[in-house]
Amino acid sequence: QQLQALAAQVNAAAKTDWRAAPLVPGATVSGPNIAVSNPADRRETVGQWQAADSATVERALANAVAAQDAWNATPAASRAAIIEHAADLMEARMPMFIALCTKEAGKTIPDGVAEVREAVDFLRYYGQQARKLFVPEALPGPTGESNTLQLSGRGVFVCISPWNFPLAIFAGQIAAALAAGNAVLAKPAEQTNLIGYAAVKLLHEAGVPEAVLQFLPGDGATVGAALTKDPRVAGVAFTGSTDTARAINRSLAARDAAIGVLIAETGGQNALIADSSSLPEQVVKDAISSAFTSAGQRCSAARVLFVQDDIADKVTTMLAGAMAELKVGDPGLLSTDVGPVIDDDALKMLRAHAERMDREATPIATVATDNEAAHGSFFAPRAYTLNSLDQLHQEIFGPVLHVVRWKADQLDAVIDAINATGYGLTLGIHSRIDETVEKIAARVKVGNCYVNRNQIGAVVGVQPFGGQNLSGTGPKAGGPHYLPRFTTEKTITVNTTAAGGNASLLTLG
Ligand code: UN1
Repeated sequence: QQLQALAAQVNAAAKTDWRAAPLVPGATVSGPNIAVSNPADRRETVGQWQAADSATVERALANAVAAQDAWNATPAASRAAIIEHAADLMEARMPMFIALCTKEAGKTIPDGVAEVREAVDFLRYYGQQARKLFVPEALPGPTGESNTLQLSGRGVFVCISPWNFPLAIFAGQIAAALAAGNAVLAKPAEQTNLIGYAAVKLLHEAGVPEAVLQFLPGDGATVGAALTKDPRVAGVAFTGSTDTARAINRSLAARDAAIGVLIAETGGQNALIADSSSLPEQVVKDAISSAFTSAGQRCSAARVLFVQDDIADKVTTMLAGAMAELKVGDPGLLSTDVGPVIDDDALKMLRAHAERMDREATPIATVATDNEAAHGSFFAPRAYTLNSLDQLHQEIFGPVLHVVRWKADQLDAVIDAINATGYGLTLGIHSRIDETVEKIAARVKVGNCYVNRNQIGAVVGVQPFGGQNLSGTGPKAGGPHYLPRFTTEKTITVNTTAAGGNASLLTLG
């Protein structure tokens, strides 16, 4: 009932005609208005945005450099209070943000709730952490001197975020960078500018100075590449494809001046391993939720179900039965399980993959729907049995689950195959044998391992999220080591003997 009431508020908010444009003090924005269409019905325009041109990007960078020192000198507790105030405002405006997620990103209402929740959690988490992190720490040393370790912001940060978590990851990166004392240039994904704009406006309203947080919608070359190669940028927080992370890394490394820091969260080829001791009903329930929630557009999503052959027939039969119950359609309806995919490029990629799978693999099920022929970017969830993981050459970012069967003596080979993908984000394990769980968890190189449950929906502060190797640089978002990465350390050593004179007054703490 509560969800019904929320859905009514969301659908009322969804009638807004949204706008977005660069938020850069002193810049004149003159670009054309670009229409945003609803992924669930391309005939519907939900808003307009304007891109930042090179002059606007340059102006933003100059503003950020000028604003950096004062923001860094603002007490961490004051920065935290502003960010926590933004969390309160966002929570109070949940229906509007969910409506944006539904209309611009095609998210279902439950996904929209989770998205806003996660964004609010990130704001509060980094705010709270900043209150503790910037307290100067006295370090032990010889008598006659005092040693103090002090953290501060690194400098101007660029935050480049993905369309699949257009509010949570966008706000999370920005909150961490701001809390740490860095001025931020925020570049949203090109598919989700309206959401990014609303989030930045809200942070300004909460008290973040306009030159400290600037909004730069636009293309990767004009905004992203121009910024990451500029030595005035101290660091980049990026979530997106592994290839783009590589390009950013090269660009940061190639600069003549200061080496920039990269915090990247990238792709996955996430597996779920089920052995013959697992409960087939549970395996199917968790596989469906992990593979098809958010139309499979999570980097945490399960892509490959490795199921032991003793239970494989039962699992695939039940999987087909459960998939028949899924409803693909309008994300604004509470009855919808799977909304549209983000855009027609995603649709094209998924259709090409399905065509290849129809030829090279054994179809288990395709969810029946009329929507694939309708006016939105709809792609019905599908499942296939593969002969081996080698048939999957790349991450498939959408609602496709691949099933691979294994025999009792092949568990090590399964683990080796997963590690050989080079990705290491999430892993699901379904087994009721402790030794098996321990062995798999110890050997598979991933960031987030989930046992006998689904493998999506990492909660801020509870399951810090992020992977290894091709899946990212770490540290994990929503974990205790993330915020320190946005900071730089300074030690101050003071001679406290009489010879040190008044300098001893410098000792902190
Ligand atoms: C992503 O898909 O980019 O575990 C991150 C989850 C989210 C994080 C996913 N909290 O589903």
